Amino acid sequence: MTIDRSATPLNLEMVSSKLKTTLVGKRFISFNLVGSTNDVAKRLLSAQDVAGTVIVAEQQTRGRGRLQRKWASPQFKGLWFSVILKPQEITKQAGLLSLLACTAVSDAIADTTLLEPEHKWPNDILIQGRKCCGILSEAVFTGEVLDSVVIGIGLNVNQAASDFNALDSVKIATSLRIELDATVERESLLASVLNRVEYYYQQWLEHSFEQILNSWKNRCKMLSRQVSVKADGGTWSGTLEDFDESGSLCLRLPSGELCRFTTGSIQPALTPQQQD
Ligand code: BT5
Repeated sequence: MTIDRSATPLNLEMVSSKLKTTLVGKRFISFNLVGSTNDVAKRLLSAQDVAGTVIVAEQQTRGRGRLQRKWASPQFKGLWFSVILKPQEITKQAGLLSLLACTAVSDAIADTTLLEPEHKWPNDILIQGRKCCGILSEAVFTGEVLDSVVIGIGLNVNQAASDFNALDSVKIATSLRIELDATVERESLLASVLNRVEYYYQQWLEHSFEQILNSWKNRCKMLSRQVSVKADGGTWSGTLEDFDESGSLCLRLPSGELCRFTTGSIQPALTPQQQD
């Protein structure tokens, strides 16, 4: 008998049994149906001892991306979850947590499936050029002091191609199942992501972000390529030279000037033939 994993609820006991963490995943709050796991996480922030809590949902009705874009989160098909962290040192830049989470998710995908994920700045994971994961990190400040960060992760696991039909991004989205032509057990995958989030988080707090940034860059195929960057209502074209220690994109313009972008979106630049 084969198991239809695309219709099976997540077994959180199994996830917990696979965790090697002391912080991340010490508590799970799970929902069958919820608006957005990030919204639930933000409502919990003032409670005692919430760092490390993971909010997970089988389905979201108001899953969010950046700039209030929608994130499709159909029942049982993916991993839709948020991790609460309370970085003690306010000098640590919260934006880097998106890159940290990207690295953790990609490692987990590569280990669990042998697929080769690719990073697209600032918060996407692609496989064969199509988006299989998006990350929404939200920092919460008390005055000027960073109080908490909610890392929301949406990972497409067991959708069939037809599940993306209603999506505006049907041509640019994929799932692990589509890429592998086989369903994937979500429990091992979630545990693997959470183990790595904690590993990289500790590495960052105790050492530096350098190694994590290098791992992130290793999976960024657009590095050194001609790209166009959309940010602040404008579009710039040039060579994607680097990502600096705060995760900003460094674009070398044809004039020789180096521009840094803290947020935005990038696309490979069109070749002259494509522009015609
Ligand atoms: C993101 O935003 O990629 C961040 C998505 C974060 C979702 C997680 S799920 C758990 C937690 N709770 C939440 O409410 N959110 C987080 P952005 O870069 O803005 O990309 C959004 C765009 O991706 C949309 O405008 C669509 O074009 C596309 N999209 C929507 N759903 C998708 C999906 N399931 N797979 C691939 N692309 C999708």
